[in-house]
Amino acid sequence: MSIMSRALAFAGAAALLTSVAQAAELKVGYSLSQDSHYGVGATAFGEELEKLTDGKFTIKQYPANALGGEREMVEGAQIGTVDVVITSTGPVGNFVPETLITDIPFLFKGYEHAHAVLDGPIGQEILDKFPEHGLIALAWGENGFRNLTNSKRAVKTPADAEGLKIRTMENQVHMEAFKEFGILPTPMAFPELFTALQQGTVDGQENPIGVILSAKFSEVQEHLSLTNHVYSPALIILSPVVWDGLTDEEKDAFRQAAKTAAAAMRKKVRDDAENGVAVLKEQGMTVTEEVDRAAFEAELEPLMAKYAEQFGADRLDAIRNHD
Ligand code: EAX
Repeated sequence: MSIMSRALAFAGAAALLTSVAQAAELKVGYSLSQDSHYGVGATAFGEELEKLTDGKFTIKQYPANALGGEREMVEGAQIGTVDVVITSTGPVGNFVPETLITDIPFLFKGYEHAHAVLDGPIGQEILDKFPEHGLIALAWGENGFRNLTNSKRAVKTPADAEGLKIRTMENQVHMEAFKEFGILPTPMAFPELFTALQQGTVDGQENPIGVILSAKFSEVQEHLSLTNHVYSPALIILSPVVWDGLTDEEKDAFRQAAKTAAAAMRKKVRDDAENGVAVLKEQGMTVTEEVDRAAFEAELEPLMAKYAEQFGADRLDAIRNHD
């Protein structure tokens, strides 16, 4: 064999090795069970990604906090120990402060409104901020409108909620808002929540119906109030360590797979919101449907001036007045 053909053979083998090494199984982490909206989203993401990349990228799912709480998983994505995270925006504002605007209670009027804003230029502008903070946001997913549960009493008005000790996400905007409701906010990572409810460390928590179902909170909470006080977006986050190794075509495939995942997630969130309350009643929860939402919203008025300063009155109006 000539030196040249040896060199070619070597180069060929190296290329083959590289392409084999690049075929990757990505670790996808999330906080809920596999039958939840996040599990449905992860499965759709994996199937679409595998299809679009001819099997080069596959996923392995780590549901139910197997890779840690949401804050820990996002940290993992930054350093590359976790490849993909499906997470609520809960702790994300600690990494990318621009997301906090989406966490303002009563900002989104309904699912269609939230989707239109997040899928449009306002949502894209926020996603574009992630690389500056060492993260890639592939798409907005969904967690859903949040509802209050507690072990003490039926809550219809802010007066009923006053004095309750409620776990909040590790989110500055949520904590400030809950104080205005007269609630004692207790920030806590989601993996600790079930036990905290069971042991009475906190009286209650708030989450979308799909989360209350999948985390089996009916076992440890008696009262559910359909407060729908805040929309909870989710994000499909990718580690920059993975992103930086992708071709442009692969990047498109990842974005497309994330969009497919978001659509599947949103459908499951809606199914749970529509059908899950009946299930929670069967499981023994007492449900307050007629919540005085206007009274809760009115409690937040003093905060709105602060939010207008923090996020820009124009930006808040652009979201509120969006079709
Ligand atoms: O993302 O922490 C929370 O309450 C979240 O809503 C939950 O982990 C799903």
